[in-house]
Amino acid sequence: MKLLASLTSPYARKIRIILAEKALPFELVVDSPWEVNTRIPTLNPLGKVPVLIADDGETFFDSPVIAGYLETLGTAPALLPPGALDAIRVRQTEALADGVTDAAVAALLESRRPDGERSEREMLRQHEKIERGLAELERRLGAGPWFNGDALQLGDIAVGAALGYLDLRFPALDWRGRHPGLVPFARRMFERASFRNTQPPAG
Ligand SMILES: N[C@@H](CCC(=O)N[C@@H](CS)C(=O)NCC(=O)O)C(=O)O
Repeated sequence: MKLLASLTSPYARKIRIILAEKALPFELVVDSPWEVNTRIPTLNPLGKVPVLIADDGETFFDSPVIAGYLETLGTAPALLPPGALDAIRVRQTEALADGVTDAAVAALLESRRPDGERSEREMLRQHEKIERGLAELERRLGAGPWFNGDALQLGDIAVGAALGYLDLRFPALDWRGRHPGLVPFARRMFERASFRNTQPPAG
């Protein structure tokens, strides 16, 4: 398997964490869709990472789809429960976490627009999504060690990747102060080898 990814992409990191948790061998091909010579649009018409090329050459994109494909390989630990509705619930956690990431990416891109083109209103709108998303994640986690079920699942990994991305791009956001209920969870996730070994480079 080959994974095409940039080292800072939180969606790609989610997939790299899954691959590490399952100890699945793969080749990491670093490719940024923002570079002029990128191969990504030839593999994913949407021009986004991550892209996974399976051993038989089939290509998958969009991180929830890649995560679903990796589950079909049947390698332990299973990160989705067997029941269809339970699996949807884990997917809901993933979607909420990915939505926080989407808003953070949008806010970052807006903040990087040239003076005069940047919209403070749009940045605020995205930050409100982040805030509401984190509040809902905190509410859903409650006192539990995991978001769904009694072991690590895909939703937990997505939340960890989202929080890691906030630390990377918005270190002044103080999500820990605003959502202390997520702190012990994040600490435990960030201590896992799969998270430590996929830390994005600073900058
Ligand atoms: N929903 C997609 C989002 C992927 C995404 O937006 N990736 C960013 C990198 S963090 C990207 O490739 N952006 C390039 C672009 O938007 O042109 C997923 O979960 O894989």
